[in-house]
Amino acid sequence: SANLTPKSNQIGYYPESDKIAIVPENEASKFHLRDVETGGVVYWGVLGASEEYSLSGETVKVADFSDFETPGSYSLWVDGGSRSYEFEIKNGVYEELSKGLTKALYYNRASVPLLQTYAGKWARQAGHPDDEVIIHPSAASEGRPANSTISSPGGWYDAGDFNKYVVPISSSISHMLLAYEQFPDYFETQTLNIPESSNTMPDVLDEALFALRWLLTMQDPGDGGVYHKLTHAGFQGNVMPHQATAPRYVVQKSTPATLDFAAVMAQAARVYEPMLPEFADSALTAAEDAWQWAQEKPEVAYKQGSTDNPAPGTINYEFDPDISTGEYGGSDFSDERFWATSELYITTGEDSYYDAGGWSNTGVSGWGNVQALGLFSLLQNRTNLTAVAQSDTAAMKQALVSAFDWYVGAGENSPYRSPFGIESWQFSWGSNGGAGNIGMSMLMLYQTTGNEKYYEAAIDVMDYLMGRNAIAYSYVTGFGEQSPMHIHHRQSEGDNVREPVPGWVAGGANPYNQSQDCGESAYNSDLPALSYLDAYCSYSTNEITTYWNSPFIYMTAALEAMTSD
Ligand code: G3I
Ligand code: 9MR
Repeated sequence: SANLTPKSNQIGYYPESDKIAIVPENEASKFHLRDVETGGVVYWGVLGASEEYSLSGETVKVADFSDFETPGSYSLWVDGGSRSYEFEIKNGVYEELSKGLTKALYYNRASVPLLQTYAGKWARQAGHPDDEVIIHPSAASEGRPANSTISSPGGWYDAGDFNKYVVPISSSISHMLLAYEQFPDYFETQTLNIPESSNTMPDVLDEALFALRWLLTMQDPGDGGVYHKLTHAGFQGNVMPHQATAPRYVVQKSTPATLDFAAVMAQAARVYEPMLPEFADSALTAAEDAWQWAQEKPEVAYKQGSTDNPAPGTINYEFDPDISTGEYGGSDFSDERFWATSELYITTGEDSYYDAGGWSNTGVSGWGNVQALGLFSLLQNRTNLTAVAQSDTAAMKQALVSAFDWYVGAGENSPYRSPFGIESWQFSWGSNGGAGNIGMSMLMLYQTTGNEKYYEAAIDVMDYLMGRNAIAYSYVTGFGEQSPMHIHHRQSEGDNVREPVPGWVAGGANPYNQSQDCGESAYNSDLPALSYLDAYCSYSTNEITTYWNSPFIYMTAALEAMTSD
């Protein structure tokens, strides 16, 4: 059922941004803020009118204290004694969160031990050396026959599982590189306490580089194609990484993996060029080779099936062993193609890449829809483009405006006053990642139009994530008074530490998979906004992934960098 606590952002608010909390099921007409230390009342306000929110079955009222700007620690009270979780009003409100969201990726590093100096109580042994990865029969090539082995160490585990997938990690890395491209100064001083912190490169680039170096090994040097994933044949049990010792495979090369790889490698080439010119050169060559492969093979999907249950469209499924881990499939690769051509074009300045791309309507991005990532990069680099794309920048901006103005307008009129959580279709697997991807677009629009409504819409997305939601959870482990304790993350479950690894964004409310994971009766509700369960079994609402963190890495850095002290 819905949580009756007044729902505030549990981290806090910037002094000069909008400040909204949502008060459910209450007869009161007024609210007040109390200073946590003194207990004194510092602000009185009038609640808005009752509004029905069908996605949680609640009747809610808005508490708006935007005009209260005094820094401090507070909680919000309504008559009858119920209070919100504590929050702060201050500049730098997302500074620690921003670090935590990136540091989380460090804890998912494969093939290296996490030392106590960096990992504290979450120190652990190295898992998955990945120095003898088997070429799955689906991946065999002339130079690399089936069952021969390659070395492919490092990178991040995708999520709560131990597998490493090219498609989603490309987006994760890209979000971080975009944040750095836009706000390099912000990252000059951000330090994460990772093994590379003492070098001269910003930590966010060190962390991304750990994944990029792995990603380079996923390319077949024989032809430039990129393996779709590196994986155990099936999901492993609830053990620590070093205990999951089943064989590892790289599987079939695919068009989406190869195009996403080309895109992020081309982006990396320009971002790392000043610091690591040799790496930048290899990244660009790798991107160009990948693009060539995809030109020749534009429609190779990865369709996972098994001998007993072949994937639709596969004939004679005969590969051994069957692979049953994350699919990251799809069949329309025009968005991956556009992203790859955009990044190659920006980095090389060659018009032929731009001409090979082309975008249509843009939606909310995610692992399976990367079109907006191409637009983000083109707009970010708009002053350096050649004439052919320069003349399209107004249309690029307009594509984002037409896709995202609906979220702004409908969000302002929705009971929770947020561009996320307006309609039931926004709630599916990884819904919080969807919220973050909306927020990224809002901040790109704010930067390219200067219209503050986009900035405030991004703040509303952050508020949703950090507790202004029907279940009153801060969805980030270790941040906020009520946050997930039992994420579907094998290390966090298997490590004998009470607290989960910090800084992870849980998947979020999703009504569609209850019967498959914990069972419907384990959930409190099947209403979309309430379909979340803080239990290990709930992989469809409480798993974590690198690509649900990364939009918020982008957002928190952008907000911190743009919100003046
Ligand atoms: O977009 C549709 C929506 O229009 C529809 O209303 C809704 C209800 O059917 O479904 C939505 O699609 C869902 C999609 O996620 C949304 O992104 C699919 O049903 C759902 O099956 C799909 O789930 C994916 C899940 O793997 C299962 O394949 C998630 O996107 C994806 O993030 C997740 O990824 C897993 C990896 O496979 C393995 N590693 C962990 C990772 C996170 O759980
Ligand atoms: O742990 C797996 C998780 O990472 C995936 O996102 C999820 C969906 O593909 O599957 C989980 O593994 C479950 C498997 O699908 C079915 N048996 C139970 C596994 C969870 O412990």
